[in-house]
This record gives sequence, C-alpha cells and structure tokens, in this order.
Amino acid sequence: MNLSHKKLLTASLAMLVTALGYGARAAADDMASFATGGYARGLRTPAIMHKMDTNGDGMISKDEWIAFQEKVFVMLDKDKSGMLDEKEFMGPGGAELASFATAGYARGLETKGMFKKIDTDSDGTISKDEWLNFQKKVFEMMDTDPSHKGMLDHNEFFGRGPGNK
Ligand SMILES: [Ca+2]
Ligand SMILES: [Ca+2]
Repeated sequence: MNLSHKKLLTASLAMLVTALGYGARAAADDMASFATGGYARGLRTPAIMHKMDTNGDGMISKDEWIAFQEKVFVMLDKDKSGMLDEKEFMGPGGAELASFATAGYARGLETKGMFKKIDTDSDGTISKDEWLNFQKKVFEMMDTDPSHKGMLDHNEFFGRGPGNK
C-alpha cells in the first residue's frame, strides 16, 4: 500500500468512526431527532440559555421557555396574522430573531424540515397553538431529570441530562 492509499484509508476510517458516533448519539437523543439536529445545535447554546433564564437562577422553567417561544413567534409573524406561512417562517426577515435569539438559533429553526414538523395538521401554516405545542414537546423531551421536573438545568439544556448520552 502506498502512502496516499494509506492516508485515504485512515481518513475513511476516521469518517466512519465519526459517523457511528453521531448515530449512537442521535439514537439516545430524542429531542434532536424530534426537532432536527440543526435546531438542537442552534438551541443548545449558553447564549440561548442565558436569554431564556430571565430570573437568572440558572434554570429554565417551563414558563420561561414558553415566554421565549412566544416572543419568537411574534418576531416571525411579520403580518401579525397569528399564523406563520412558509415565507414568514423561512423568509429573510430573520434579522430580528437572529439578534434576539442568535443567528445559530435562527439558522437551525428556519428550515423547511422544521416548518413541516411544526405544521402538524399540514395546512401550510403554523398556528400559534402548533408552535407552542411543538415547543412544549421539545421542553418535555429535554426535561429528563426527575429531581426537578418542569425545570431544565444546564445539563438537560445542553443534552447531557439523564437519558441523554
Ligand atoms: Ca430561570
Ligand atoms: Ca398548521
């Protein structure tokens, strides 16, 4: 085997190991498979946790979570109709959301895949109920530590709570 073949083989093995690692992690991470890996990545950052933790106790209560999600909905609902169409959801008007909730969060959220997941009745619009129900499910999936139900500590927030690998 010449050197370049050896390098190629090493690189392929490294890629395979990485892929297997991701697979195992995704299987143990209901939230990321429910809400897309991109959304999970955009959400699970210190900046978002800090933004949500309005009383500064280092935990995200369900009320804090919902208050944040209500603000995001209002920002996306450009025409104030109480519904999000695909254009509003994925449109270029994400600057306000990006500055409120980080560009990474906006990037993870504003995808066609996310739109479809949140639009549970598939009528082509996201109602506020659909939005909040989706976000409540995300919260419940992250809320894995039985010692403080209804609150996310930083381990749960970053996907390292009990039940996450
Ligand atoms: Ca808090
Ligand atoms: Ca809908």
